[in-house]
Amino acid sequence: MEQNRNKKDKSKKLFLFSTKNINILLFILLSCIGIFAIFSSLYGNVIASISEKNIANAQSGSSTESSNIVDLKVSERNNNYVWTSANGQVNPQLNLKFDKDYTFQVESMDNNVSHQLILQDQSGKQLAKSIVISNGITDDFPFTFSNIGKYQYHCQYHPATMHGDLVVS
Ligand SMILES: [Cu+2]
Repeated sequence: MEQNRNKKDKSKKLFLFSTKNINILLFILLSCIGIFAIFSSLYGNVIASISEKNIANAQSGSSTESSNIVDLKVSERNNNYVWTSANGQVNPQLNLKFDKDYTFQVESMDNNVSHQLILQDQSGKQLAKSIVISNGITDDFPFTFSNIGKYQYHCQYHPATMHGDLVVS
């Protein structure tokens, strides 16, 4: 009985991998890839723009709805200074697109404590910076990432509590 079953299993396996079936499997696989390619070319842009809009909504202030504005505001949490997005996320990870022109907007608190946003790559090389801000002053500067990868932002004066990641894809 046991032997019979083994025999059956074996023949089943052989059937599955017969030339005819491999052709059918390949056909199904290629069809799936084709359908996926058509679908993603049709809806890829829509999906990308929706996710960018979400990112922009999460990080931009009420002053703008544009998806290429990166808004970081100085706030205080537990007696520490932090960067916050418009929706109150503390030191948010910023997910950005490469080769896209962004405007970084920084906003200070209404006191005379100085802050300065620094963008740097993973090796610590400085890529861009805002002016020094304090007393409610805001600053914006343009920046475009020409390569995908992981980057970092921090405050020149409070690097331990005011820092976050930038993921460029
Ligand atoms: Cu600071």
